[in-house]
Amino acid sequence: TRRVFSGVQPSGNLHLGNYLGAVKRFVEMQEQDFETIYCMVDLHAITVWQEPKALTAAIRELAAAFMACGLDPTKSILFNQSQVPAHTQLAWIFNCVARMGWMNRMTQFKEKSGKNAEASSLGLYAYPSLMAADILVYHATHVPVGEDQKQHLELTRDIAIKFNNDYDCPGFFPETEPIIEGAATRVMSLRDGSKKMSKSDPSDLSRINLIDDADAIAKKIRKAKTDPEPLPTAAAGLEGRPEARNLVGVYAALSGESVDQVLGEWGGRMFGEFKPALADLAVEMIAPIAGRMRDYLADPAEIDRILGDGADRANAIAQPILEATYDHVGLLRSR
Ligand code: AQP
Repeated sequence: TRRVFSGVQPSGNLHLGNYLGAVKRFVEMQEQDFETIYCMVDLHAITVWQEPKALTAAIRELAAAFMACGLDPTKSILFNQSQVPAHTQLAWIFNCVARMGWMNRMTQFKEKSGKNAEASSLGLYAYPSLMAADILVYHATHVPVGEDQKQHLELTRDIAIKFNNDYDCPGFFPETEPIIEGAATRVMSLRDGSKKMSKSDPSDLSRINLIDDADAIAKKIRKAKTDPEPLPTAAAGLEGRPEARNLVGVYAALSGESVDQVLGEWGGRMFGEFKPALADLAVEMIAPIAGRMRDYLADPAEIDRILGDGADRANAIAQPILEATYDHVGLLRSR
């Protein structure tokens, strides 16, 4: 089978970067010839403090957002990580396979821990090992993610290779392929073309949230930082113009065109014309998601039922792979 796994943290509102870099791609893969497993990675979220009631709400909101974006629990397995214990059980084994030196090279830890790595949780440091377990506990072959997760996926492959080698079980864990495709694999802040669009940016104007209404979306695009030059006629002309590159990439991803097609139409014209067209397109594509999210959230018991059912189905795949892993390691199982 060609099996897809990916996860998103329930750590706040989803934004346009999460949508174009990840969730929209999840939906596309759901409609192709893949078995698709999508996870709300709550155990990753608590690597930084989350207020418990807010975390519970965020898990349900993320489930609602997934479904509002088009993920269908009858076609994909949708569940939250903490309901499938095999993730953390395999993560421990991977903690014993991965090397400190590999972890020390992870740029996301450096960015998220900032100047004070000593005060970060041990979980934040070990995050990539749990992520490798999330993927490999399903023997997933393909992982759709944004560009920022590339290094973690390389580490996942290194862990798989080392495990297969250390325990003499060639091919047991697959060498997972990252799927980082499309015109918007790294959506940048609307206020600063050198920074990734992110849930934790203090400026709400820096991102379009999936719960924003039409007015908010249009306003944020109107206020987005740009330069005074007209749009170039070919992609090479976006070199050195990060804000222009970002908005053209977002337009292409939303319209389903290539960057060159967008520039074929818009090259030579000014942002004063381009921005209203981009705003209309973003409103058309994004604004309806919020309404559908509210409909799902009106019935939290149904969300909980869907996640419980997803966890049962995920567990049925993960448990035998975990048991085979224990056998390779030599752990005695008498029950
Ligand atoms: N700006 C982005 N452009 C494209 N893809 C993105 N992703 C995140 N930001 C962008 C992709 O979204 C998926 C889920 O991300 P996550 O929830 O696991 O956490 P994150 O990458 O830490 O997201 P944020 O918004 O950047 O959160 P903070 O502010 O907490 O750091 C992943 O596939 C990711 O690549």
